[in-house]
Amino acid sequence: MLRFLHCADAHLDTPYTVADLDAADLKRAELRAAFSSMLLYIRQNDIRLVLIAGDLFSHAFIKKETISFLWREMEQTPSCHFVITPGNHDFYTDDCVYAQSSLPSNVHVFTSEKVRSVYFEDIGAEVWGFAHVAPQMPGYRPLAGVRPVEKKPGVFRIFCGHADIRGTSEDTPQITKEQLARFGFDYAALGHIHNTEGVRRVGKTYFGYSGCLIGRDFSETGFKGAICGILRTDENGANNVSVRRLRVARRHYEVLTVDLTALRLAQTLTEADVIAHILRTAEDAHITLDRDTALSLTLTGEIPADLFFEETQLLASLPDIASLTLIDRTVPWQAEALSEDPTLRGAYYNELRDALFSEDETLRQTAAIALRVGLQELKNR
Ligand SMILES: [Mn+2]
Repeated sequence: MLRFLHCADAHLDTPYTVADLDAADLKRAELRAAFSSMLLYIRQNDIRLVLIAGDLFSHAFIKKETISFLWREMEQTPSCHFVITPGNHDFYTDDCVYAQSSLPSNVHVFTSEKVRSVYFEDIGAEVWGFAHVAPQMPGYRPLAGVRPVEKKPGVFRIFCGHADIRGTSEDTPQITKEQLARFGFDYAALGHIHNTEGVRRVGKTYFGYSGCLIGRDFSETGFKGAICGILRTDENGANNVSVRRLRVARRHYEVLTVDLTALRLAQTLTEADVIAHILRTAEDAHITLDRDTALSLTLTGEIPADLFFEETQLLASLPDIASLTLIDRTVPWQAEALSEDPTLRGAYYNELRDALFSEDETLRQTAAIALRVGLQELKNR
């Protein structure tokens, strides 16, 4: 039995493009903390093999202290082998961080773009992998034309690599499910795709992307982390794998779009109705709203012209979440009646009317917001 952990795309020291430098520092600290949590889990759960399938960091941004932190964490976990297959952001060259570091003895970095294997006798596992040697390797197929050697009984055969199996990322080395099955891998640990679809199976091979360690922005939603697995050999000598997800960070990003049109039948639409509808939609979409959620909320649909949402106000009305980014794409409905309104409201509406029905979506949305803010103002007088 072998307990292993598979992770990828940690992207330590990501240069966050947030205007607030303290916020960027905080997010970088969160990344590092996630890595530390993972290592703590590894030490406490008898994990003997860690597969790091690339993009552990980016050469362009990694800090010296983060590099020493990495090797120190691994060195302090001596019962475990760490295997690293460099990706497009931490690609291997003669003067890269990996080549320049004195690696702890339990760390193995793949250095060639050719598929090679390393055998760990103490855990009965052979790990096959390759390295990115450039940020882009278009058309490269690391497993094509490589003849699999015969499998040794009682040895787990594992693949680790930063590669594209979906045929959607042209500059990334391509592998196929059929190649993995042909090689007889028991498990294939893949990296590069940040939003994982979980572990799947082809023939006797289990394969999957672990996804990134922690979400960094709204393009990386949901709970992120690593994959924990157990490899076993049954009484017939066949190997099998069981896996589960491991979450190592609190923060998670969520994106939710809520169409409010359905609410228009309500006689008087209040903010409470809108909040209830948002919560219902989140639940239907299986999105967790808790105090660690950074939520991007897009409101769409037609709503009364004088109903107006403000980010801070909405955040206060929602259950306790970490932050809210509101994108208001709603448009006023039944506003046309305002054109006949003899008061200032009508005059204001007619002023905005062309923009409200413009072909230009941005202009239309801006006008909708202007109408709503204006009507709100006039109501308060
Ligand atoms: Mn990548």
